[in-house]
Amino acid sequence: MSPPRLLIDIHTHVYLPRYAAFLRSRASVPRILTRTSPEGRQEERLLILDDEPSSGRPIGAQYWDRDEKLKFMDRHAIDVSVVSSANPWLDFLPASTAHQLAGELNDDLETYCSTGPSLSHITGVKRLYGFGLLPLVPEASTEAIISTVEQIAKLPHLKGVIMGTRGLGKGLDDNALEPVWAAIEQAGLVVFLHPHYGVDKNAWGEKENGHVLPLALGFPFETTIATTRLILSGVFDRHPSLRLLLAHSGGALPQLSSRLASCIEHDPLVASRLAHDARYYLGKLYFDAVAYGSEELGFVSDAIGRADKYSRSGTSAGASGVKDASADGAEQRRSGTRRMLFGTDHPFFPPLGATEKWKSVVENLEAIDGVWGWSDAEKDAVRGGNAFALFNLGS
Ligand code: 5CU
Repeated sequence: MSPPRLLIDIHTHVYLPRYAAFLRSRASVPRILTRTSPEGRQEERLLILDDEPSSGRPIGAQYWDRDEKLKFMDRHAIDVSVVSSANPWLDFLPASTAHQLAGELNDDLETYCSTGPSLSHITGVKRLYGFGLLPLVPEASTEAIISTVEQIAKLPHLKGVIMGTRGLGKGLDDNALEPVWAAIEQAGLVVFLHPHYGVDKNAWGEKENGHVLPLALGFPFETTIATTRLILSGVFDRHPSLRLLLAHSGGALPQLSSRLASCIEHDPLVASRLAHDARYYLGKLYFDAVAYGSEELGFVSDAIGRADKYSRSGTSAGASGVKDASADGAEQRRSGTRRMLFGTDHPFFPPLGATEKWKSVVENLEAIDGVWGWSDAEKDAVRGGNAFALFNLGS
């Protein structure tokens, strides 16, 4: 049976009230501060990035209030949202605080989803689901992290975990994370990999470019590096059922994947560690469709869709280790679309003026609609069918 036609937002954030209160109690970044605005009003400001101006940016109810999330969804005809805590999660906390807060916030998010509305036209499907949080910080014990994975797995409306790129402080290729990947794989949770730190700020030069370079380039480069390190560590060979969803369409990874494959091929140490050509692993990943352009989405689906050609298992691999292309270009593109999922990044990127719809959302929807070569069914899948299947929302 084909999945129902739904618009499902898998990249949408919240600072749950408990987390917002915690940020208000802090005197250093990340924090929420109250100040007197130039017009003399009391207003709250959010400071999460190390290098943002000390006045931060405006923050309001759209960051924590469920009714605001639902209003936003209604305004954009979004049926279902899979909501995740926004960065920087628990990264900055000592291990015991992170463990306790993770447990409390996971329970809060379950309540946020379970006590929310259901879809009126499909029995048993809620409008809100969530990604839980793990206490991934230096000094965290494996037991604490695994017990939190187990907690999330038991919460029926939490379908995965959102994760930054630092792991326990040494990145996601840290051997100490091995039992964590195993537990997540075993629990069937989806990992939503999301950036926060960007790359070395010296790369941005001295001109005042606001948030443009860290957000447009730093965030996706961070995801590119973290995912590449995961691939190089062999995590996907050891955990073939691990499901990882990449923010911002995987950053530059699709564009750089053949170069990555070539560099590995020329480095015997790394090449001997991996069971497959690097391009094969793209087909094991999921990508949000938060890329704002049709050409980029088409390119990503092509890069994902050819992954099977690069499997080294089976018999048809030639001397290069690459299988004969059995699928034509159209079939490749089709199979790539099965791993792409609509997202908005709400409440970030709000419109600058008063508009009914958010430009950032409209652009992402128009991008899906305009991809050359995607059929109507494939566009529907990216808009919601793939998320419905990945998160098993019909069960
Ligand atoms: O504007 C930003 O800083 C952000 C952020 O921090 N996290 C996110 O998901 N999108 C935009």
